[in-house]
Amino acid sequence: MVEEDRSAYSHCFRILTRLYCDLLSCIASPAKTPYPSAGRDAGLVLRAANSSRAEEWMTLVKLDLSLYLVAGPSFVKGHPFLEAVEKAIVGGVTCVQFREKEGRLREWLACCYELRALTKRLGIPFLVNDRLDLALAVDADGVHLGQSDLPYIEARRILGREKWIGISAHTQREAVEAQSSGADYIGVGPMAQTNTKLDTEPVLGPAGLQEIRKHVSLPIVAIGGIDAGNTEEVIRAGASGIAVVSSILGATDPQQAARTLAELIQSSRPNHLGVE
Ligand code: TZP
Ligand code: MG
Repeated sequence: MVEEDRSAYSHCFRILTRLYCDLLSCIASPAKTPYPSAGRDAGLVLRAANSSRAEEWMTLVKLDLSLYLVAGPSFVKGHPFLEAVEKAIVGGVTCVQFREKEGRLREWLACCYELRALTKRLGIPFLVNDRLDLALAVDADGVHLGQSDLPYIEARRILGREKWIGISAHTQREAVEAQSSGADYIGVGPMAQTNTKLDTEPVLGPAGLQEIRKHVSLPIVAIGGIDAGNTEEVIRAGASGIAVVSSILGATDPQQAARTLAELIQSSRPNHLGVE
C-alpha cells in the first residue's frame, strides 16, 4: 500500500470511529429531558443537553463543586449503580467524577459512557479520575489528577483549554503549585478517617484545610470521611464544596442523603442569610 493510501485509510478510520462514538452516546441518552432539580436552570440545562456542539455544552455547563460525587460501581451498596447516581443528582449532587480501581478498562469505558449521558441529560459536569484516555473517549468535561498521575502541564496539552483539571493536594506547597500551574480546583483531604481509600495521606482535617485556604484562592473541594456530621465544619474551614463517596453511595437512600448534604452545605456557607 502506498503512503497516500495508508493515510487516506487512516483518515476514514478516524472519521468512522468518531461517528461510531457519537452513535453510542446517542443510544445511551435517548431522552434529552432535563431535570430542573436543586435550583438548576431548566432552560439552560435543556439548551446545553440538546446542543450538538461540544463547545456550547462547555460554555453553558457550570463547574459547581458544592456537592461533588465520586462514583464507581464498586462503591454502591444495595442499588443499581446508575440508579444510585441519578438519585443522588436529583437530590442535589452538582458534579460527578468517575473513580474505579476494580474491574477492567472496557467495563470502565461502558460505565463512563453511561455517566456521560446521564450527567449531560441532568445538566451537570462529569469528570474522570486519573485516566485522560477515558475522559477523552467519552468527551468528559475534565479530569481529576493525583500527585503521582500525569502532571498538569502534560494533561492540559492533551486535553486542550476547554476541559477542567482538578489536582489533589495534601500540603501547602502542593496546593500553591497546583494553583500556579493553572489547575481549575484542588482536592484537599482526608478530612477524617475513611475506609473507602486505604492508601490515603494522614488525616488533614478541617484545621489543615483552613491552613491551605490561607495560601490559595482556587476553589477547594474537601474529601475523605465527610458526612452530615462534619460537613458544616469543613465548609466553614474554607472548602468550596465537599467530595463524597460512601455518605451518598453507601446510604440506603442516596437521594435523601444528597439532599441532606446539599442543604447543610448551603446553610454552612459564611454568606448564608442569618449566619454571618
Ligand atoms: N481521596 C481521598 S479520600 C477518598 C479519595 C478518593 C475517598 C473518599 O471516600 P469517602 O467514602 O467519602 O470517605
Ligand atoms: Mg489518581
